[in-house]
Amino acid sequence: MPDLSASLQSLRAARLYGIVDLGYVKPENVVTMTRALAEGGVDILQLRAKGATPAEVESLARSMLPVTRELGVPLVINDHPEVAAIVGSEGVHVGQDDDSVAKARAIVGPEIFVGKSTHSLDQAVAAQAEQADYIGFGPLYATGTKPDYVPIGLQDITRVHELVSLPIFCIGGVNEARASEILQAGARRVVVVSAFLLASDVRAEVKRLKALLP
Ligand code: 3NM
Repeated sequence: MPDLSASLQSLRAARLYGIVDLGYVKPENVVTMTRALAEGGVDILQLRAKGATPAEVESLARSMLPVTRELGVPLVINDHPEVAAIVGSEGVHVGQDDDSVAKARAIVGPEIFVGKSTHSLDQAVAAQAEQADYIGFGPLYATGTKPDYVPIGLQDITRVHELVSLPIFCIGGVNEARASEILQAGARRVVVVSAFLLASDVRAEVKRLKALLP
């Protein structure tokens, strides 16, 4: 059973959010990738398995949890609050087209935090009003991981931190080469997907990016 106050503390302290995305990782490599990301130093990890059935997501989440628990990294389930509730992950994440925060929270119960994707200042403010526990904000750059989304650039990052007091994770095309301009634009927390999952040495890539974050 996750403990919400401990998870929220981890969330506030978190700077680097990794995602095990089944678009890049074969199911049989999920546990190995989970360990590499967590040992490399991600502060939070999400399971994102677009198109998988709830039973498949549940099975993958159950295989990740012993590793994330051992390494003290909160696990977030994308899109499937009912799976988050069943496996007892620390968090669940919903998109703009998914369940509302309230509906997700009603499914997961009081001990699991709820994050929401936002793609504009208006959506970020609305997610705070909806009482999300954190938001994603992006995509900053065009990205093959979410190809249908128009990049929002870096110009609203400072403003979103003025308007929204939740932890804000900037996402979309984040990599080591772009880290300094993203941080200079006001980001404090970032999500990295393909730059980690496609790296030849995942642990080393995570460590390098983490070392750049304040
Ligand atoms: N959500 P990469 S961008 C999963 O803007 C996701 O909400 C986004 O992957 C959003 O690090 C994105 O490979 C993809 O660009 C991030």
